Amino acid sequence: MSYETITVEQRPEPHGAVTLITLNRPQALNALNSQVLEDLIAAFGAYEADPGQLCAVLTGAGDKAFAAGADIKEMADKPAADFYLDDFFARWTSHLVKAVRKPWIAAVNGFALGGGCELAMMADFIIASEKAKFGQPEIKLGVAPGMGGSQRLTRAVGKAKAMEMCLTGRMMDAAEAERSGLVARVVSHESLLDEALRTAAAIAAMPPMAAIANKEMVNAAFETTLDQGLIVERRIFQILAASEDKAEGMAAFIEKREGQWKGR
Ligand code: CO8
Repeated sequence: MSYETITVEQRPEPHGAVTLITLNRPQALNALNSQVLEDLIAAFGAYEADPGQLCAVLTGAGDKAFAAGADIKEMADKPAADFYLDDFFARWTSHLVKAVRKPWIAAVNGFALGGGCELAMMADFIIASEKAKFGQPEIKLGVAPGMGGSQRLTRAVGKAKAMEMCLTGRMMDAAEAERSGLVARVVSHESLLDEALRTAAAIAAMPPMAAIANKEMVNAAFETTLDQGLIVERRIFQILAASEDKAEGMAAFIEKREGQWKGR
């Protein structure tokens, strides 16, 4: 399938079972317009539905930006009623977070601002280039985050930094983002894609049902209370204990060989 605003590749070995999705509007710093949303919904839907694909990486084309935000030129004259009726902002979370149970990583190669920072935070984790910059500058446009920035950034870096970033629009560089817990790891700009694909391939080599289960558990910590999260963890663990991959994984360990996964 071909797309207007993104490219999608299924990676060959040694990055087998990994889907690479690239935001491809470098002339607009990969700003997120309605077509990008439609393309990403289709691409993530295809990734989720393909049993041969087990981890995905999302990055931005060009040397400068992951995504410099929602497309200001598209939104400038849009009536408030259209924002409400399209539910543009909610569809990102419903299709890229809620509907995607398999893991995916954001490889942030430059500016991740406004909706771009929010999109990166929808990933299971972020690997950043040393040139990455994160920010929620919407206040400078007379608005505020609309795709989860005020909520996910605050959970990731705490109230003080999130509040300062939202109120001043200041950007956080990659080193500060790593110190603050926003990104899992910072790597050199040149090695970003390779590191992200290598990490994705390592995840894709894990027992697939256990990968989904681990993701679900960690997300429960974001979305529920500790008591509820602990119940989710125990129940999922108990389900995994009955899986064929659990029997295979433990037998493989004892027999000192690699496990052969069935994904169930
Ligand atoms: N939307 C549309 N086009 C953009 C965007 C964007 N978010 N960001 C950059 N571009 C375009 C520029 O207009 C420019 O196009 P052109 O060459 O045709 O003039 C091209 O990309 C290159 O950008 P710059 O020339 O500005 O590049 P610089 O290196 O000088 O600056 C910056 C890079 C600092 C990243 C700068 O482009 C910038 O500040 N961009 C906007 C960042 C921003 O404010 N993001 C938040 C957007 S709002 C949002 O995400 C939440 C929804 C808010 C609703 C708003 C309703 C009105």
